Amino acid sequence: MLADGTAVDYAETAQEALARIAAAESLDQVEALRVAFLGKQGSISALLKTLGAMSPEQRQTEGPKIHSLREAVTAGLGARKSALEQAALEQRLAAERLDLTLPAPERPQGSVHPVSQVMDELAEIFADLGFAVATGPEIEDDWHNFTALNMPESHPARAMHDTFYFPERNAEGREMLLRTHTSPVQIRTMLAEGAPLRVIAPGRVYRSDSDATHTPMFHQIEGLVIDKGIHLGHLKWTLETFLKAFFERDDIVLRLRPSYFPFTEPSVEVDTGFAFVDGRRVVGGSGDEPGHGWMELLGSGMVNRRVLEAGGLDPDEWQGFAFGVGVDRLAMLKYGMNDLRAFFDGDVRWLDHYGFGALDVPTLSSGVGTPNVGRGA
Ligand code: 2NL
Repeated sequence: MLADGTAVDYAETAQEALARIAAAESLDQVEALRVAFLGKQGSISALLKTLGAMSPEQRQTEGPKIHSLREAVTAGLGARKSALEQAALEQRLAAERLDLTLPAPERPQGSVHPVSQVMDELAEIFADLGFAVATGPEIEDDWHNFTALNMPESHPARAMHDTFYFPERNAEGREMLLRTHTSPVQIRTMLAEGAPLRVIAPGRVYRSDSDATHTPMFHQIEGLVIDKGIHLGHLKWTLETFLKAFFERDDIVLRLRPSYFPFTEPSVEVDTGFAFVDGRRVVGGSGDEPGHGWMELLGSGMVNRRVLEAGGLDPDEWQGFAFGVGVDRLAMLKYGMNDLRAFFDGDVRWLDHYGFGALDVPTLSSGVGTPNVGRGA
């Protein structure tokens, strides 16, 4: 009953409330009814408040009725809410279909940079000839980078390399620098492993030089063979065999020209014949044929006896040959890129064009090159 004594028909109130709840057509409407009945200003909340003003006897008869009214309404709201949610879910399940025949969404895939590809190809080719891969630090001291290679302090050949020096010296008082070639790796390998030796040393090298055909960082691969009775014939056969495998053609013709490197004696520069095909240089054939030419490919020679000594070897017992070649240039020649600087721009569009699939691993049996990138430069 109300505070003024008016009797309340709880059964009728409950019926009315439950009818309104059953008629609610949305979760918003259910929530509005909850507020109307059970909210702070709600009608059932108001009934609950009347209990405070009643005598204990009255409260004992009225209290349970009001509480069961509230419970009935609470249960009704909950049931309607679940029913509406269930209906919404069923509608969604009926409307949404999972088409298992749709292609899977594309995932971005990385690609292998041509420099990495070519280094992998070279490692594969030279592994077949019995060469191991040697690596070493890119921050070197001037003894391993220059002195051991027969370029003593103030030797003019040091000026041939525009070197990046560090301001500090190392613990042994040696000048520190970014290696200008991978030769210090070969020195370290000679000292660590002795002879005989067959290694290639691929990696980044640095020279303070920057224009259309020079970048301050570039990639080099050097080869070193040390054994008894090694001569220039071994060098020429090795280079020919490697270049035939790399360019995947048998008509590689080499021209050896006398040259000078401090670390080799005699030193030879190696040219290869090429033809112009559709305005691009394609390696192969003699450079003396009509429409052909020679281009310089790499430098090499017999290891200077002073360098063998610096590597801890007796030059009267051991001989060797060595060669050095620019990996970036080899990649340009084989895969037809024309701008060296694009190699280091990090533009993914360039990689989309020239990059290699991560699963196209070069092997001699499957072919060290891949068919999807153009040939010739
Ligand atoms: C070039 C020339 C060359 C070597 C590198 C070498 C290494 C040792 C001893 C003797 Cl430990 N030689 N390396 C020899 C001749 C040439 O590189 O034009 N590279 C791009």
